[in-house]
Amino acid sequence: MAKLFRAAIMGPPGSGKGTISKRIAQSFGLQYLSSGNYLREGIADNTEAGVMAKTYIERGMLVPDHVMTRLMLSKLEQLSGHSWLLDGFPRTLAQALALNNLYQLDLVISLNIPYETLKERLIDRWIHPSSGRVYNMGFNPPRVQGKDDVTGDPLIQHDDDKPEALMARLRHYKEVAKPVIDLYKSQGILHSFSGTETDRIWPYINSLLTTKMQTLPADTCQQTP
Ligand code: G5P
Ligand code: MG
Repeated sequence: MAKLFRAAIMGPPGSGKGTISKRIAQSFGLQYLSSGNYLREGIADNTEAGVMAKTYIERGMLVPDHVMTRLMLSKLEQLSGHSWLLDGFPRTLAQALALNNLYQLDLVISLNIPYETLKERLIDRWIHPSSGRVYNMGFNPPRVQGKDDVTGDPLIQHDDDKPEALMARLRHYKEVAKPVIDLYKSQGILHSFSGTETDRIWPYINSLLTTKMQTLPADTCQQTP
């Protein structure tokens, strides 16, 4: 059987995980799973887990490990036989160990972006709630201010991008991520990228993945031009 490719992307809030994951998914044909998107779907659908998660997200806190692990491992179970990329999971050592018990990751990307840059980006971020489309008033603004490009619906700000919750998210990230980063470093699969612009970091990630995937059997993942 062809070997599958399993990767994760880590980084503080606003570091560009979502933006880069979409490029990776498009270019390399990986299935893309975002823990934040699944939580927001649950909130929008008013599911039991969504209602519970909202109380944490609004305060800029992490959702408890057992909830995240159950959610993400069940999504991964549905993807057996596919190569995938995780965005936003694992976030804590407990989550990383739970994942490690079931899957060996091939590659972990860690984004190091200065805090000032993160603050500027997130305070400027607006979303279209029903589709999850994300805009940034500087980097990728909507065609009409305050309106979704496709539907024309009004855009909103995530509660966790509002200044108070944002500062709490940034502070917590570093301490929680450190043991996870150390674990992946010790496994020899961690690749860190630093910078203030996604467009400048992307070519390095693209070339790393191209190299890594060339070592896999041809039918595992397809790169599109
Ligand atoms: P999320 O949704 O995983 P965060 O906090 O990790 O949220 P976020 O906010 O989704 O991270 P990102 O994905 O790293 O950020 O970044 P992005 O969305 O691609 O880019 C951020 C903004 O900057 C966008 O507007 C983008 O257009 C813009 N941008 C990108 N590149 C550039 C650039 O080069 N220049 C400029 N100017 N702009 C750029 O999680 C949300 C919450 O859910 C819970 C937590 O409460 C979390 O806070 N949660 C979990 N809790 C526990 N465990 C887990 N595993 C959890 N996962 C989620
Ligand atoms: Mg994201």
